[in-house]
Amino acid sequence: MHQETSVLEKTYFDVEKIRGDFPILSQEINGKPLIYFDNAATTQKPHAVIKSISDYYRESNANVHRALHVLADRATSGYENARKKVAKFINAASSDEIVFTSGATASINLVAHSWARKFLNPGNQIILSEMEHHSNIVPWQLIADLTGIEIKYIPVRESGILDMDAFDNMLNKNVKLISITHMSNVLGTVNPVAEIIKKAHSFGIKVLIDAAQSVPGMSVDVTQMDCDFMAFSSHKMMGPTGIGVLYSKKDLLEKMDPFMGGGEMIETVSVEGSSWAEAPHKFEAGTPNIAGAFGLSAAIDYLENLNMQSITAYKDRLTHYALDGMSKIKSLQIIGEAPVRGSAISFRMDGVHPFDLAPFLDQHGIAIRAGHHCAQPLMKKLNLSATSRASLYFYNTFQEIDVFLEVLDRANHFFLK
Ligand code: 7TS
Repeated sequence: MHQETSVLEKTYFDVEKIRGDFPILSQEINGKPLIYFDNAATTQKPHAVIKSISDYYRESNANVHRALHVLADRATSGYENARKKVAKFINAASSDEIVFTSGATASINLVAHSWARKFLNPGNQIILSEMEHHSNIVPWQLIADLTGIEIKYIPVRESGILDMDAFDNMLNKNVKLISITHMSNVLGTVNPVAEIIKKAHSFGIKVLIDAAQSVPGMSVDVTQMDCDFMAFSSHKMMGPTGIGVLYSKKDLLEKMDPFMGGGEMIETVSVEGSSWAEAPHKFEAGTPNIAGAFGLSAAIDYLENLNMQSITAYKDRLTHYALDGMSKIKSLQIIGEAPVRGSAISFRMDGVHPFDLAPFLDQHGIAIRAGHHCAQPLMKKLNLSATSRASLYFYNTFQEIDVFLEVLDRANHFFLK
C-alpha cells in the first residue's frame, strides 16, 4: 500500500484539494467510487472551466470580430485573449502563430490541405511513424491520393521506441515533411522530437508534432523545440471538446492558402473573387467555438496555477508506482518499455480479452479503455489486435492505483479459474 503522502509533498501538490475542483470525480459508478483512468481519451473538467463557459453564455455571448457593441467586444477580447494565452503557454513567438481549429485532428488536416497539397509534388515523400494515431495517418493518405506523394513510416522496435537508425537512413532531399507524435497514446513512449527536428531541418524538411498527448502533461516550448507545426486538443487538457490548436511558424502560415472558405476569413469578397484576411484569421472560416476558447483559457490558467513541472513530476511518480505494481501481477504484460514515457499504460492479461477486462473493471468503478486505440498499424506491428489501457492524470491518486491493482489481481483469478 502506498504510504501517507508527506507533508512536504502535500504542500507542493495537494491532490485531495485538487480533486475537490472536479465535480465529476466525486460520484459512484456501479456502487464504487469512480476511478477515472481514461485520460488519454479525454480529461475531466474543473469548476473553473465549467464556470468560464457558463459565464460566457450568461454574460458575454455574441459573435466575434463583427458587431460594434459591448457584448461583441467582450466575446472578441475573450476569444483573442485565449489565443494570446495559448501562445504564451507553448512559448510561441506571437499569437498570430495560433490557429483555433476543432481539435488535433482538424489541425493536422489543415496542414495537409493548406500546406502539403499546395507545396508537395509527385516524387516527394513524407515520413510518419508506425506508432501514429489514425489522425496522423489518414489525412496524409488522402493527400497522397491527391498529389502522388509517397508515405514512409519510421519502424517501432519491440520495446516501443522508434528505430532511430532506420530514421537516419530515411532522410533524403525528396522528404518534405515529418509528421510525428510527441507521445504515443498507446505505449506512452515520449519520442526524441528535438533530435528528429534538428536532423530534419539539416535536410530542409519541415516537421509537424502531434502533441495531443504531451501538451496536457508536460511543459512544451515550440520555440526551443523549433518545430514548424504543432497540433493539440483542448479536451485532453481539461478544456472543452470542439476546440483545438494548430501552432505554425508565421512565415509558413502566410504562404499557406485557406482550407475552408466563408465568413470571418476574408478581406474582401466580390462576385469576381475574394482576398483573404491575414493569418491566423484566414484559417478560421465561420463562427468559431467562442465558448470553447473561454473554457480552454480557464484550463490553461488552472494548469499554470498548479505549475507544469509539478504536474509532470507527480504524474511520473504515479505512473512508475502503477508500472511497478502491475509488473508484479502474474500473467500481466505491459506493452512498451520506453525509458522516457508519459502516463498512458497499455497492457495484456493472459487468457483475458481486453473487451472482457474493461467491463470487469467498470463493475468496480474503474474506467479504462480497451481496443486498438486508433493505432491499427501499431497493433499490427506488435502483433496484437487490442490492448487494455490505463491512462493517468494529475487528479488521480496512489490510493486509486492500489484499488486498480487489487481489482486486476481479482480479474486474474476470476478469468483464470
Ligand atoms: N493524436 C494523438 C496522439 C491522440 O492520442 C489523439 C486522440 C489524436 C491525435 C486525436 O485527437 P482529437 O481530439 O482530434 O480526437 N487520442 C485518443 C485516444 O487515445 N483515445 O481516444 C482518443
